[in-house]
Amino acid sequence: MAHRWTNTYTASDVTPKGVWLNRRAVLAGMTGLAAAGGLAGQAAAQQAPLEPNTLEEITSYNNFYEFGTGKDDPAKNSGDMVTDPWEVTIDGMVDNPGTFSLQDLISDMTMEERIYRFRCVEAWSMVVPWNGFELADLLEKAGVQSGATHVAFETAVMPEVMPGVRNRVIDFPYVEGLRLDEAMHPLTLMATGIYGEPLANQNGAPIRLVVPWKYGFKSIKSIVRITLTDEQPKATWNDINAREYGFYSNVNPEVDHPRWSQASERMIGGGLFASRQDTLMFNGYPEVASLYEGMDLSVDF
Ligand SMILES: Nc1nc2c(c(=O)[nH]1)N[C@H]1C(S)=C(S)[C@@H](COP(=O)(O)O)O[C@H]1N2
Ligand SMILES: [Mo]
Repeated sequence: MAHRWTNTYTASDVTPKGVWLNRRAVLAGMTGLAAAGGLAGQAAAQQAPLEPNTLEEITSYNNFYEFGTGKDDPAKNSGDMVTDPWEVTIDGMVDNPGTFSLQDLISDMTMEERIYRFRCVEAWSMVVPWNGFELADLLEKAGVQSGATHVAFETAVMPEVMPGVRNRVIDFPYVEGLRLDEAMHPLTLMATGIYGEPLANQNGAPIRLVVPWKYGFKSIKSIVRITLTDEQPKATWNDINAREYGFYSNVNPEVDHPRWSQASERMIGGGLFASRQDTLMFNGYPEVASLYEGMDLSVDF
């Protein structure tokens, strides 16, 4: 499968965990940039380096309502979710539908590390070193049929091990959706790991979506179904309150949530230096802007 994108963000030297892995990612990224050369290299050089959060921070401050609504509920309550074996169904408008074991699904995918900003709609943010592959590669393998316009995703429902499901804190299954061009964008990742280790259950093991330019709730966890369709799919938070959570939900400092500002964000971790920073348009991924040409992003938010 083609390697379409290389890291433009790199880990700084002071990385608490996975430091060697990050160094390798840095080197790989630099090689890619040298090859790309010219403007791409210059643009990347101007990006401030991103220091990933610690694994401890990434695995102890979570949203995963299937396990409860508190930030520490997923870490406390998700230990009994069995993620091996795991099956994912790919269906709808594809040439090769089926239900696949996770191993078969990812066997010929190109695994990469991507150090991405991660921005929750609740105005907090982290930097996460994901391991995964481009969703586009999986969709190519599935054989997207002409006429398909969107991709729908669905999370597992396991009431026996999911207290939030038993308590019906929201409607389950958790579902999400992307427009096909968003799903095919090289930044859109299917993650199976963090810091070179398999995803912790609370982060959406064994496989979850990561769409770094959108609010975190679009990045659906513990996926069991991917469906190609010709209509905009239902998305959980959009369905709960479309005025507060748009279908697109691109990170946008100029479009406030009706109940709070999105102009700045609180960085998780950092101890003494924990601070706020300005929210960046598309969460700092301007290369996706062309996907939304001609759209009024304050209306189609
Ligand atoms: N199935 C499912 N996926 C989900 C959620 C959820 O409650 N259930 N929460 C979303 C929200 S609001 C965010 S911010 C991210 C959090 O991902 P993290 O816990 O790995 O940081 O997961 C998203 N994916
Ligand atoms: Mo979120």
